[in-house]
Amino acid sequence: MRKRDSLQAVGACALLSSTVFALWQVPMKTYITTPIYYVNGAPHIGHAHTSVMADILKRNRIAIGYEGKLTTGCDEHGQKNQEAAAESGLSVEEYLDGRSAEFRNVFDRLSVEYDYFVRTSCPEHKQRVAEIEQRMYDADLIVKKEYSGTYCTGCEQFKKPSDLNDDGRCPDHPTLVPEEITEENYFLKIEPFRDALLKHIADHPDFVQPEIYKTELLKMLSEPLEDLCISRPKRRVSLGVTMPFDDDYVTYVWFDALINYITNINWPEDEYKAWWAECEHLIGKDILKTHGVYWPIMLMAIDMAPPKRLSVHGHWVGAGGLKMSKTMGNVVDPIEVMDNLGSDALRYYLARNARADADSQISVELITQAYNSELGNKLGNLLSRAGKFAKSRFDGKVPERGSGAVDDADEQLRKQVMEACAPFAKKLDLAEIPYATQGLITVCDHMNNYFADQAPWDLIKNEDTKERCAAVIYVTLDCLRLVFEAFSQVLPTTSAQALGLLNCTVPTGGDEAWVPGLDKLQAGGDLAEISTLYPRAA
Ligand code: ME8
Repeated sequence: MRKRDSLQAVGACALLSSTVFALWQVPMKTYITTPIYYVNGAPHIGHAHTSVMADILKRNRIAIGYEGKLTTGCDEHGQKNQEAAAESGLSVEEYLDGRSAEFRNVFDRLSVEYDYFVRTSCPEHKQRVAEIEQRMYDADLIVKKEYSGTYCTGCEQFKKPSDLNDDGRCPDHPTLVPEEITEENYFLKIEPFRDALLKHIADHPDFVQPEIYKTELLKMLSEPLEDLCISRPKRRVSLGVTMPFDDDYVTYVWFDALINYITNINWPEDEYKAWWAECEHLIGKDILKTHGVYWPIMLMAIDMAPPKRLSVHGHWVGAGGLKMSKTMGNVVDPIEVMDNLGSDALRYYLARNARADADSQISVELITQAYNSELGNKLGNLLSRAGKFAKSRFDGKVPERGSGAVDDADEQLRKQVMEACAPFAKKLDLAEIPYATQGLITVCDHMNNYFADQAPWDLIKNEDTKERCAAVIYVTLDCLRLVFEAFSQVLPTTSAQALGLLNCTVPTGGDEAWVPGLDKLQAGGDLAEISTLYPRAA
């Protein structure tokens, strides 16, 4: 290589390494949102679900080095909230304060680490909603006209005849009689954006996940879109954001609620841009149309890009596939489950059993069964047995693994544990959560089999197998350490307790990205008093 070429190469390398260094210095961002929930009733298992899944994704991404933001909260406007407040006998403010505190309490108890708890009644949000409406109005995208339609208060949406059951009721709210409404309202023209949205979906194959919901969305976009009604006359609904160009109207609740996703990150100030570029909405399948059709079009109407990803999940139904309802007596109350079994029991069941592309069954009995037989028998019990063995036979310390004491059984188990933890060391997708969680519990079976096969209680009896006994205990405890490190994304409370017993800490992530590794348990380290992580429940 000539001198000049070699200098150029050195320069290129320096530039490359400084770019890599710069990239390395700026952590990747992840902005995860949940729907904001209606406050016309108490928080239920479905609300708990989406917020817990969002928390698992946030913990996962922070563990592997991302900078993360998670928002959840309450949708406090609209007709059904207004009706619930009136029925409560409280003032609207008292009602909203009380209900949103209930939601916040459930998410706090579930260890959902949200960065921002949304309440659409907050003045900053309302001001931004009005600002966006004004922009659309000034751009001639909003028209006023009379409209007659069938309205479902449950969905807070006008319905086409084809959206309703044969009996004229909404499939998602069969107990409500839809209202026939004729009134003058403001409408957003959305058809002019349909082609651009279709192109966006074609250009971004990951926009909607999993695939079945993309198919559903494309079907929704296969026909011309009717103008979207974005107002309600105040004489019918007063709980909402007053329209900036007409005092007699409030903004349609969905139009107002969707905008939370950008007001939370301080739109239109510059700082919002980097977060918005990485925005992933977690939603149930019931709200695909509002998030997959209306929301991207609203954004395009103000020259903004659609969110990066819509991650959609199926619904929880009662045991036997029955819809949960008070009359059926099969409603699962998140507070009651947490009171009896702890928050990780609920998080575990949700993470392990939810399917993204299908409905899944839940009941107090199913949660209790999974808690006892999986968390208790497979995970907690092994920690207790191996930990207590080390406490009594190795002076309360983690034994030395000893030289030359590694055999094929150890290596096979260690490999299986590394493989089971691997999904948690990369960016997890919503749909992968149940499989990754199941992988960890399956590897607990392997750990239990290893422990039983190696029989440390026999090995300890003999002087010449004592070293092998120490190795078996070390391998078991070290594998448990690693499994709890991975599980800390799903079971933050009990994983922290378990790692504390082993004298280890939960991976912090951020600057120190978590990399699963073996032999990180300190031999000779003190073990804390081994308490029962998952006491048996009746
Ligand atoms: O739709 N299984 O609020 P919402 C799983 N305010 N998840 C469920 C569920 C179930 N059985 N039931 C509800 C609204 N969910 C609007 C949202 S966002 C800008 C406005 C979860 O109280 C799931 O995430 O009806 C679903 O999409 C959401 O709660 C609906 O909550």
